[in-house]
Amino acid sequence: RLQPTHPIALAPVQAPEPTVDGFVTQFLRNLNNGRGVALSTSTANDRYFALAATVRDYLMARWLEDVRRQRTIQSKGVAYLSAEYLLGRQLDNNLLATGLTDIADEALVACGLDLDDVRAMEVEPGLGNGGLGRLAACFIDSLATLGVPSVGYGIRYEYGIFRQTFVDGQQVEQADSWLALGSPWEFPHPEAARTVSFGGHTETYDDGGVTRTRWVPAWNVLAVPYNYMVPGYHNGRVNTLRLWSAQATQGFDLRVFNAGDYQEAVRAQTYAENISKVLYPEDSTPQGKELRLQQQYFFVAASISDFVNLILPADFDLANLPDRVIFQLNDTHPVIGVPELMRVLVDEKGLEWDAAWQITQQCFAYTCHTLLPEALEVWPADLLGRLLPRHLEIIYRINDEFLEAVRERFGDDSERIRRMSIVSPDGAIRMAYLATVAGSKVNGVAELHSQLLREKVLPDFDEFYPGKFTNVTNGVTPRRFVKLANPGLSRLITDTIGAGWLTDLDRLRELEEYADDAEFRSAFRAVKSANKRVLARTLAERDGLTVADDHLLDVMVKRLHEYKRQTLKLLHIITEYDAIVSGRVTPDQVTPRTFVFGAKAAPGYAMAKRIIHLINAVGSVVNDDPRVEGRLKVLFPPNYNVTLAERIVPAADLSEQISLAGKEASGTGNMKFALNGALTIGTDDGANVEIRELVGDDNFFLFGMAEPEVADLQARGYHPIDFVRADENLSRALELISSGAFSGGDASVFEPVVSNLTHHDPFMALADYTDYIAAQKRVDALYADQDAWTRAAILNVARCGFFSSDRSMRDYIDRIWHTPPIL
Ligand code: OX2
Repeated sequence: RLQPTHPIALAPVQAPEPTVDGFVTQFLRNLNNGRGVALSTSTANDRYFALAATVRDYLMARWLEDVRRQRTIQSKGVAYLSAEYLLGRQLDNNLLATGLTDIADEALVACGLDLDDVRAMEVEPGLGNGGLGRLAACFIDSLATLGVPSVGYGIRYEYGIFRQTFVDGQQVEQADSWLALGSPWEFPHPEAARTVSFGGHTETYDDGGVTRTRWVPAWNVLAVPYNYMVPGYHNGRVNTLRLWSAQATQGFDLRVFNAGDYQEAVRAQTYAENISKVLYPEDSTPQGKELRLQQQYFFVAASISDFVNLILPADFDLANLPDRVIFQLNDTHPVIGVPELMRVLVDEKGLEWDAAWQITQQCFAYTCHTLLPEALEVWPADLLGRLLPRHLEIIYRINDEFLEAVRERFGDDSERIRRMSIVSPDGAIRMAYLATVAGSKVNGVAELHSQLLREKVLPDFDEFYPGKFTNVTNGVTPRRFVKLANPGLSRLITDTIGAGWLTDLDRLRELEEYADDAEFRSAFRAVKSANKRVLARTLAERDGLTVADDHLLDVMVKRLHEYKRQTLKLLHIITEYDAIVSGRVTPDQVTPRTFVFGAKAAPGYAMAKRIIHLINAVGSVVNDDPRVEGRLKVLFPPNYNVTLAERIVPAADLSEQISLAGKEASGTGNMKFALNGALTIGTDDGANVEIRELVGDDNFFLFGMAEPEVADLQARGYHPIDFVRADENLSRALELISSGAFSGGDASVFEPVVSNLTHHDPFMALADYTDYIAAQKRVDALYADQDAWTRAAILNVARCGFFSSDRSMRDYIDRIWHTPPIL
């Protein structure tokens, strides 16, 4: 083999000079050579691409070096398997990570350009639905910042989460063609494609006297990896996110094409490409669709093959696999990876079953993100067997051996066996059980959630596997959600306690002593007001909405789901409105409030869509009623996404976290708001519990039933109508909806929402209404005392350092992964 001799070829890759001159030179080079245009003829998109390429050039040397080191050092790393990554925009984040923001700013000005105009060109990759996907994005940011070797594996959906529009107040979904103008952050590697198989049958054969099984698949697709840089913050580290795109193994059939059947000629191609075509727009609900199972197996099989066959050295002894990798299962979506690794080890690599099972059990860990029993994925055995016949056999054998072990321990307790079987009585495969049996650890995402998971969802497993269950409370990256989203607050913090807090968020504690400092308070308030003005500008430009600057900004942004109880928020708004228009209070007696909603409903979730319609309907009536004198405003900008969150969160005064206790596994929006100095009004649910414990009861508006009370009421029998009768304000608010006050007099439009609430109310919004309204009165009272409010807001910031995703990652490393950083 030829050896390089040229000194440049021998030297490490060089980054451009980190100066304005260096940046300008590289930017123009990228514009000219990368885009084939001159500055004077370039479009905004050209400039965005050239700028992105320039930032990439600064990261490249570090990335190549990190990839090289991770391969040579061969220490244990994390392979994070997630069907979703809700990344948000990349440009600012990558500028921040490299410390190039100011240089880029100046460089663009020197080129006669404005960074903001260029920034605006970026379309965020919406490759996730909500909390679960955003959590994955925060985690890979923190892993890079901690210097832990890791790869994020996922799917490069051609269309991400749908773009939401409103037509007459109703949600209309549009395709999210985020790739239409290309994506400057990705590196396709078709030469490293993996073949992923489906269908067919299994057969046994004689392998030198040993009977073995092999899978004879019916069809294949290619999984083409696209690599993305994941830079750590100011530490010179760059990890990799590898997203798979599906392609046909053979392009198209030229013979058929020449014979004139054009559709048939591309049939295989279309079929294959459908696998990574679009993200399932569901959140917390399983989608039992064949294509979804194809997506799951597609990315997991490609990822395992990538790690085992390409990343590991050719002579690697697979018995040592647990020393090299932990595959973290982000919910049940990647759990088909368990039988896949077994298949690879046994059928492809020739290991004995028992040895392979030993390895597999150490190589996986499972995070559960829900408690809703209906949200735990199950796959009908016939579907699984048709698509992945060998995997179904492997699952059956895992189950047989597992149930044998249960019998050994508990005797022939058929009730228990039935409860614990991975295969349900109606023959479906319970993926959460499979993950629990196979995983070295199982974790929930907040203390309460982990406790309920152990006690209510998987109690038999907790008993059978002492020590397997653990908790890791979620977190959010302070780089994106404090530093980038809230530059004013970040500056104030640094001016007050010095630098360094962004990677050591517990240091925010040092702000506590300033909560009573008048000067600091007023600076803190000034930041909040400035953030509200930024939001006002954003909403004016984006949606033509106006935000009053002297209002309490009361925000509820999250997926639309009945368990999250947007209807409860709406009932509060209607009650405030009713009080004014019925003359019981004058407008100047209510706290001026702007209510901001952001929420997408799954396209097939009819009730959620009706609730969206109702929010918009209430908004237009309240906003236009002169009797309100502008004291109440309801804003519902469409298409809530990460980019908009970065504007809304820092501007908020009040954060609505009002799910029925026991239903929200954690929530992560709650953390973002508290860290940005909003006060929470919330139930004792998910991570709200930990937020309240940390910030203190005086700085949190708690209301509603706790989980045991919910269980109790459920057991006694819940009759929502009793609560309507007991609270006149509630019955009036419901009556107002029923009367057609928000639907031009047509009582039928929202009848399904009202009748669902009064007759079923599965998430007990009406039971918590009275206490919610009382808590809102406490909000009004505290807000009337701006000094007291600001003090509480400061203490929220000071005491929420715990919710950095850096801390979450350290917890995963200590309790589950045992993957030390490499220095
Ligand atoms: C979400 C949970 O609903 C939310 O409570 C949690 O904060 C988030 O995951 C991150 O852990 N799909 N999305 C979720 O769970 C599932 C299932």
